[in-house]
Amino acid sequence: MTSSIEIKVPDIGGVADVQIIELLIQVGDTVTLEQSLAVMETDKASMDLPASAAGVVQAIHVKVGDKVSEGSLIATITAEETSAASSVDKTAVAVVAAPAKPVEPEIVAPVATPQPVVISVVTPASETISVPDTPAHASPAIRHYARELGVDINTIKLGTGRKGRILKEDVVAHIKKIVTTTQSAAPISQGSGIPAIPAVDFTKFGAVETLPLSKIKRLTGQHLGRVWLNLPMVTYHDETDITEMEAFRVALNSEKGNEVKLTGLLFIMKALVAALQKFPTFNSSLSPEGDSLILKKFFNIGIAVDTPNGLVVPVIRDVDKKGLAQLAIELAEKSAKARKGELTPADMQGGCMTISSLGGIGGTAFTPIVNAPEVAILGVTRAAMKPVWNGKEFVPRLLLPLDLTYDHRVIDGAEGARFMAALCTYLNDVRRLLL
Ligand code: CAO
Repeated sequence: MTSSIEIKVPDIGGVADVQIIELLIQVGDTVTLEQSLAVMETDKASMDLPASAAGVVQAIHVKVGDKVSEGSLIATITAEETSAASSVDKTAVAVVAAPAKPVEPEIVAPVATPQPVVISVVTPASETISVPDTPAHASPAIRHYARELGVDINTIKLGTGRKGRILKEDVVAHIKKIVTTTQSAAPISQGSGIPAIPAVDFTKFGAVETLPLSKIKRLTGQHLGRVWLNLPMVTYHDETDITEMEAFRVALNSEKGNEVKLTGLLFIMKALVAALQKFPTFNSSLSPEGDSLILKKFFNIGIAVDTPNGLVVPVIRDVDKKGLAQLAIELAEKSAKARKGELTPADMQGGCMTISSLGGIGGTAFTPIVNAPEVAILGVTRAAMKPVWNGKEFVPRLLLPLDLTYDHRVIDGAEGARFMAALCTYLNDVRRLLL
């Protein structure tokens, strides 16, 4: 026979409005005797609600964040009755101060007078049921310890304590494992001491599907992670009037016999090189020791290309020595190769500065991440017609938004702003590229 049992908060020493900080059960879970059902926390202590009965959870009446007091209904479980238990009056079963086998509370210090925390039900002491994938079995002290270290205790499936209980050593071993795995997969900066983001079991919330990341995505992710941790970056935004440049581009594209389509990106590449020539610190890399600048006397521009497998950055070499048509051919070749996954390492090496253009997609601004060891990157988003005041009236002009992210160890704010101003001037009046 089965019986429905209401599990209520027992006498917790007169403390009211205790917050539920963790729910360790779900409807349908089979709970074993002494298994923690929830963790409650006051400003002084964390308290476990260990099950004093075994059974299947039928309903949960609280959620994380709820405040509960003595007598608050926590859950309803269906328990198998034995003859001994069947004789117990059902209403008495629901709230009984002293269970047959009281479960001692486990309190996280500091607390003045530990109050016994028991689940207010009496059911027969059941056999230990082996339940796959049950929530972590750990004391509040250990939960507290894990939380402080940023570890989701539920990611430690089994502890080395009695009945798989998670001990302090298990938490430490778990962290060691994460650190070792992370370091071998992505050797970011030694000893950065950054705690891992706790793993979440998303299946608790609904159906999921796991897709392995492409090799490019994994490598790009590691590179970006290293850059993010090593470079203090600043992004500076501006926009430039490209109305004349666009008219010139459209005219060039409509000329007869012009086989190659010219996009605005080619003009931006040329203007960027002119700005790099004017501001040599942008065409540099920091020495590995970080105490000197390596200035480059060549002008190779990396172009971020979106591919089905992720982001790649082929490098167009000697942009200063090539015309727009030649650059258009090379960019088309490299981006086609990129999208087919045929770029060689040599195609992606030797860049001085990278352009990440999202203009074909849209956007008004973003903060690109420097492609280190380069010291700056230029982001481009969609040009748009806007009313611009010319001193007498508003006139429609085509404005191109630009984003410049730079390594602040190498470039200071004023220099960044001057570089951007020069770049804007070149794009605003492309005749200046001839000077
Ligand atoms: N404003 C308005 N329109 C723009 C524009 C801008 N800033 N930039 C491009 N366009 C237009 C082009 O003129 C073209 O228009 P038409 O189809 O009418 O001729 C259209 O958008 C598509 O351009 P495109 O993307 O094919 O060509 P592109 O030379 O501008 O860019 C490439 C080439 C390889 C950079 C681009 O295809 C690409 O892959 N971009 C994504 C880069 C990326 O993912 N960066 C993110 C990195 S950070 O995670």
